[in-house]
Amino acid sequence: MARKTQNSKRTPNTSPTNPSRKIESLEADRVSAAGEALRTNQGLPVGDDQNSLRAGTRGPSLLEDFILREKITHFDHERVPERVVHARGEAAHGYFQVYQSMARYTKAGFLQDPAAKTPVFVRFSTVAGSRGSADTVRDVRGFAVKFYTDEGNFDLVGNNIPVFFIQDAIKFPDFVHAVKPEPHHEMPQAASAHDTFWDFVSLVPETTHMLMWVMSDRAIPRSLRMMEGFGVNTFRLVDAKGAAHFVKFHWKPVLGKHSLVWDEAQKIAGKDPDFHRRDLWEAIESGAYPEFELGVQLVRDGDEGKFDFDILDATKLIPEEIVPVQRIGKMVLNRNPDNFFAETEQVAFHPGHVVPGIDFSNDPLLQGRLFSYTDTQLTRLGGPNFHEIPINRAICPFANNQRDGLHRQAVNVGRTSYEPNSLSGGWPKETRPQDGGFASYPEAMEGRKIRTRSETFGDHFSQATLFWNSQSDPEKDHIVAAFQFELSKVETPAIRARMISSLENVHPDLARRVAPALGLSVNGAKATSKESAAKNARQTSPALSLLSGNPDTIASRKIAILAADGADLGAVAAIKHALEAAGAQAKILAPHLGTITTGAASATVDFRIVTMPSVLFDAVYVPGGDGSTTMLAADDDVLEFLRDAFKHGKAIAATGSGQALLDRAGVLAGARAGVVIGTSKTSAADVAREFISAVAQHRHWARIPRPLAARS
Ligand code: HDE
Repeated sequence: MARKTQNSKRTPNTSPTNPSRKIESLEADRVSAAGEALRTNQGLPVGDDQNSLRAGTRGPSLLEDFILREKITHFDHERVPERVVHARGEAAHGYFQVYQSMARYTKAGFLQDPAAKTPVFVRFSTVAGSRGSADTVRDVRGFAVKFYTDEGNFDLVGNNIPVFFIQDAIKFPDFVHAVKPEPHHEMPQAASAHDTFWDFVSLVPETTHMLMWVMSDRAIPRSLRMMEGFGVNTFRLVDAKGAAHFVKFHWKPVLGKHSLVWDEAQKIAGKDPDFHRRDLWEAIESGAYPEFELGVQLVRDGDEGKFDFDILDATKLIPEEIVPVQRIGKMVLNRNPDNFFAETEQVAFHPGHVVPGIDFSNDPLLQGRLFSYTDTQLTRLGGPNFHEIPINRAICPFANNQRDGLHRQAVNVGRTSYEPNSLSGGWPKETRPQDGGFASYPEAMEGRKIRTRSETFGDHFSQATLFWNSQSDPEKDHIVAAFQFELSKVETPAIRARMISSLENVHPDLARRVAPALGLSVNGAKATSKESAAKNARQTSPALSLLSGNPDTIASRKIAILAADGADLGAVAAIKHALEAAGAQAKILAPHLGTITTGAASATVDFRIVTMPSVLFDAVYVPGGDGSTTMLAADDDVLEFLRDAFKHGKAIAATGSGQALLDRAGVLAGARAGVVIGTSKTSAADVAREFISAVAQHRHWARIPRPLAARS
């Protein structure tokens, strides 16, 4: 095995922050086997890695075989426990850069200098499923960012939804037990559509606002690169003079926020369970680096009482129309991990990893989190030294008097591991706050020890109503359909009825529209009186709609070109060129791999149609060419491809005899929004322009018939 070239002595590093420093720090731990002899873990060159040591060629294996034993023993222990929540995840390296100094609000070093790039490692995740579960399940997505700053690691451990199910950490184990697979048979995997989840949430009204979000399309993102992120809990920013602002953190995806549709999400879970992981990986490999802007909503300390909700309540958001999100910097993810286990699996985030200038609020959910994240690593990563694992190591020098413990890597030198000491000159020494040492924000505190929730946490419905009011019609349809789907999977009638009653508190329309699918009805008078009781009965917050504020771009979108031998390869080349010039990926799909040919021309095939169905693409183009379209028309996979693309509202284009293929699939019988047909009179450039504009709209809801049960 290759020897590590690690510097065991870390020298204080005072150079300006730069992402290459994290790469360098990981570089030292990389182990390459290239050109190396196969050896045991003790360095012994192995002579035969094919056969165990036996008594005779057909005899029993010998206990003496230390090579066999070492290999199998290591293998037997290759797994660590998966995360108790957020087990399924994928990650990327990158950097963060602030747009301009935030010194007015915080002394955090990494938020001062627009020229400095702070290395980051980001892990996205689902919450409920196991490590091997599918990516596109209906669930919250974790969005955890580790900033390797000169003042230590700052972890912004957020989600893609700005609120949470519960208000107090003491309910977290209950909530997680309810949403996870049921304990007697461990079903269903990675799904909230089962009795224990709905039993719990129907009994705990504070979950209502979050339920609206997880039943919306936010819970089935198109890509991890196309979803927002939120710090959820309220934190504090503290400036050099000690003045504080409450802060809500946001991540805004540069590509806009886009989602899948539910039928598509379920099909992808079978066709490519790694859909999001692959999308992230391939985007980075292709140079289409995911970008997110960091946003903050700031509330001056002392102004927090001005809202009709409590900013310490994690089931509430601050509407962007009340406190705008200021975009303060950008994160670029530009490097895939080298090793999934070493980096993605072993990374340990913790909302308590802060730097001077960032502090906590008294949000009782956050306070519980501050305990949980280190605690859980003790079991998961096997002891208290997980901060020494390369991906978790701070890039600034660090020394303290902590010693020993399982898997300790550092060889701490010297006689003293206590403070104060005189034998080592008093080192390591504290840093005074004015010189950069961390000091907690000196919030004035007085109160009785008490197990009571503040009355200001008492309104569980107004923001759920605000969310509902702010959705576009298609989004409302999807929310209705999601409640119907999930509750139809609930076996206990009383739970279903309880949920409908709870939805009446959000909006009578919502309850009225969900109920019929469950064979239930809603008492109109009761519902309407509940509606007028909700504080935000008629208010809206446009920022809460997924369809608001998205850029007009098809960058990194994946577009299928369905072709076979005999296709109009001139048209294929033209559209491919136009799509790629607009930043999209155009892939040729054919019945076979290799090349398709038409006369003397040929084109390389990217995928076989049977392995890459429509749900794995954003749009589809069918070129003409009689030989090609005749062959494709006889292929059920092709017809299903086109029907799915239509059903899921994707842009579809055809030229020449490609139109006949669309007809054959039955997609021309429906509404034509987002369907581009090139005739003999339209130029290739016109088709491309129209098609690109249709793809940029992401989905064409107008052409999708609203499901009967979802109509208002
Ligand atoms: Fe977590 N959460 N959480 N959580 N959480 C964990 O820590 C916990 C909560 C979030 O990619 C665990 O290392 C408690 C809110 C993310 O490695 C654990 C409470 C938010 C990740 C834990 C919450 C999150 C975790 C499991 C309620 C959004 C994945 C493994 C008081 C702001 C991080 C681990 C990664 C992971 C505890 C609620 C985000 C058990 C007790 C709210 C993104 O420590």
